[in-house]
Amino acid sequence: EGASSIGQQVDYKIIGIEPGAGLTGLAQDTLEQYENLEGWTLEESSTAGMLGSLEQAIRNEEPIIITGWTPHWKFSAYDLKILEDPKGTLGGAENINTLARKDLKKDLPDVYTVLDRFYWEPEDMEKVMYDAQEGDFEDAAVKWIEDNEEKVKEWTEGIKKADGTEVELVSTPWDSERASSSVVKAVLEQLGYKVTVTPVDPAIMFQAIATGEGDATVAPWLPTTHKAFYEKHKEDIVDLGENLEGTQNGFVVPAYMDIDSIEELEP
Ligand code: PBE
Repeated sequence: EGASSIGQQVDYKIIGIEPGAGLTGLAQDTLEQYENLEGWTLEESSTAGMLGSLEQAIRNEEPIIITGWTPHWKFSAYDLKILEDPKGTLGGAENINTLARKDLKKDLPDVYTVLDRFYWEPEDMEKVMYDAQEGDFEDAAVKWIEDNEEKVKEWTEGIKKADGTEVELVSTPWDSERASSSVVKAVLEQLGYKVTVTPVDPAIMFQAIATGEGDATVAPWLPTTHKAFYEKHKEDIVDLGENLEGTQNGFVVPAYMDIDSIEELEP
C-alpha cells in the first residue's frame, strides 16, 4: 500500500460539492491548469455528500481530497489542511461582499444604511455556525446579537423603527451564508422590518439582485469565487463592499495525509 501514489489511492478523484457552486467552477479550472492533474476528475455531489465522504474517510483513516472552504465547522471538527495552490486557481484569500439592487438606497434608505454598515469577523460567523449546529440559525443569530450589542449598535445607530416594511434578502444555501443572512435578518426584524431570506444558487442570487426581485444579499464571495456572476451583472447591481474579510477555498485533505501542495499530486 505504501508504494501506491495518492492518485491511485483516491482513484484520481476530487470529491466536490454542488454543480452550481462557484467553487465547483474553480475546481474544474484547477484540474485544467495544473498539468500534473491530467486525468483527474471532479466528482460533483452536494455539500452534505462531500461532508459524509469526508467523515467516513477520516473514520477509516483513508485518504481523501475534497473541495473545501473556510469559514466552516469542518476545520474545528477534524484535523484538516488546505493544500497549497501555487497557481492560485482556487482564489486565495477572498472576501464576502454586500450587494443591493439599484434602487434600494432610494426606496429603503435605512435598510441600505444598515446593510452598508454590516461588517463582522470570521470568528463571529464561526460562532453562529457553531451554535446553529446545536439548534437552528435563527436562534444562533439572536444569541450572537445579544452577545454583541456594541457591534449591532454601530450598524443600527440612528435608524428609525419600521412598521412591517418587507425586505427580501437573497442568499446561497451554505452554512456560512445562512449565518450572515440570519444575523442581518434578525437585526432588521428587531428594527421592525419583515424579512425573508431566500436561498438559491449563486447564479440566481446575482440575477435576483440585478433584476430587482431581491433587495440585497450578504453572500457573494469575491473577487474570485463568484467572479463570473459579478462580471455578468455588475452594471445592474450596487456593491456595498466587504462585510467579512478572509475566506478561502481549497483542495482539502485530512492532516494525516503526507502531502502539502496540489503540485505534489501525480498524474
Ligand atoms: N462556497 C461557500 C460557495 C460560497 C460559499 C465556497 C461553497 C460557492 O459558491 O462555492
